[in-house]
Amino acid sequence: MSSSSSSQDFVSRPVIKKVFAKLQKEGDGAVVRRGISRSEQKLLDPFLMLDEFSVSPPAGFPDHPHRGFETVTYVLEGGITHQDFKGHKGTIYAGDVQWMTAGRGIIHSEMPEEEVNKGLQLWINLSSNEKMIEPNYQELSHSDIPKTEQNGVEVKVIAGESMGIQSPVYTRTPTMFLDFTLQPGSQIHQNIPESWNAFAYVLESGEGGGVFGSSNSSPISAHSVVVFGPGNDGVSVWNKSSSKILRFVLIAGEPIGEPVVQYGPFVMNTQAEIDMTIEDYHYGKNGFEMAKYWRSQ
Ligand code: FJE
Ligand code: FE
Repeated sequence: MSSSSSSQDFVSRPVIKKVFAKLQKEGDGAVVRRGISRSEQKLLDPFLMLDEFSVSPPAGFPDHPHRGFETVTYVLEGGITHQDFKGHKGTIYAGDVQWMTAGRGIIHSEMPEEEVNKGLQLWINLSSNEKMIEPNYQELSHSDIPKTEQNGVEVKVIAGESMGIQSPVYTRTPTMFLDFTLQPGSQIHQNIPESWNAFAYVLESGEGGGVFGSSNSSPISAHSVVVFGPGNDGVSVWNKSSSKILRFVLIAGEPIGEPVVQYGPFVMNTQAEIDMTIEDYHYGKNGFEMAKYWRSQ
């Protein structure tokens, strides 16, 4: 049990919205399921985007910029190679995480390594006083990600803490990112700080398996986002399938409460800051100095 309370007196947050993530094209020939987009940004502050990607060469995400937020890439199958305009380069494989703070500016490419490459990319907003910080990377190999198992529930703690174990990731915007696998018939009660926004994204579910918020609610199928409403305790989830596992990520974060103006891969507080960002990118200023010279290999 992940909660400090017993399951009897644990009151789950309710499910207030379900979104089936439809396929769409992104990057160069890549296909993503966009689970969180602009329409969920208000409900799910500080989260800006969640894509479940599936990409095969020669498709990928060639040279593109970011400013004003963080990208978290969690590989589920295959590998993704990342190169940026400051000479940073690396490949992350299944189970590995790259937690990138774009801050004032990154230009990078994200390209697949194998035949089949799948994973999640989450965009987390930064508060106004952190949007222009120096870019930073936290790279975690699967072996750096703490994992535990109890009563048919396995959790990998990518950010925050659960079931008594804690992630080494530093979150500038306080964030919880948990990867749960529930055996048939098992359940979890996960505490979440009261003021935080929370959602789940279902990766795998048997028919009738994934039940969220209340044990008699209708099951949620794979590739769906489940948005939770407010509550004191956290969330309850049941795997009611008799034979198949339930795998989902549970993501929660402290809302920033500032205006969000997004122009593609730039996320600032005002339109004037977006105009300045486009100018900085175009002329190679204020963090985009290398834009004029750099191309990925
Ligand atoms: C992007 C062009 C892009 N979802 N999921 C424009 F290429 C991208 C982009 C991605 C992305 C990358 C990975 Cl590895 C996984 C993704 C979009 O890089 F976000 C915009 N706006
Ligand atoms: Fe990117």
